[in-house]
Amino acid sequence: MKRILCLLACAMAIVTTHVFAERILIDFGDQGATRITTGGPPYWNNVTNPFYQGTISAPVFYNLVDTNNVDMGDMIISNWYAGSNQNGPSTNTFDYPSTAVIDNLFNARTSWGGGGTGYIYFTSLEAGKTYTFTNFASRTGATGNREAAYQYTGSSSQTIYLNAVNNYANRVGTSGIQPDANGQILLTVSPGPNNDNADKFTYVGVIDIAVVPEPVGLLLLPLLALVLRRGH
Ligand SMILES: [Ca+2]
Ligand SMILES: [Ca+2]
Repeated sequence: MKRILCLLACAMAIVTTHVFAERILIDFGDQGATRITTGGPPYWNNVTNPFYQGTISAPVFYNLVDTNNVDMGDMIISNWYAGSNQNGPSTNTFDYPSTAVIDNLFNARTSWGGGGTGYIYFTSLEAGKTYTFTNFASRTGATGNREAAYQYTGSSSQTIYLNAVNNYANRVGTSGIQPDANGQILLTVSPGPNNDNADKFTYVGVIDIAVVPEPVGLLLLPLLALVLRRGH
């Protein structure tokens, strides 16, 4: 009996955190492959290339919404040197539209005018929430390795790696990260250690964020403990 109650308690805690999770979908890429956002959900944030090759533009500001079009904070892109493409796949095995996976923002090193590292700031985030980031990017028709290192830094830091070359089915994700004291999580995109491309191309195609109001799940635990005690 106790074992059953324990399993039930764990299941309820897990289900609770997921039921209340919000989702932010961001499509990085070309103006020519932008999904029409009216008619959601799911609503997407479309980030089209505001940068010019070889030019360090001023930071660009975006308002972020979740899939229900609710304001979820802001995003600032800076230090992005290269451009965008439509060299991804036209289909995918996830629940993303083709207009999201077919295009990317890409960065590159000095021969393209930049230092190879781009910064994306997620700001005005809620301190009590936990953010889990999943990255997808694909550069079809290419050879070699164009691995990117995506480092997310809030109150803690995690780095995930993805080779975009001819990628159709791979995504990489972090575990939960809380914002820092300023309500911010910084994504640093740089070439991964396995990137053997001469220009050190890196890509950001889709970022899929799960936002979990962690205290909701935790608040249930005392109640579940009480249930367990009464089960003795
Ligand atoms: Ca797109
Ligand atoms: Ca995209």
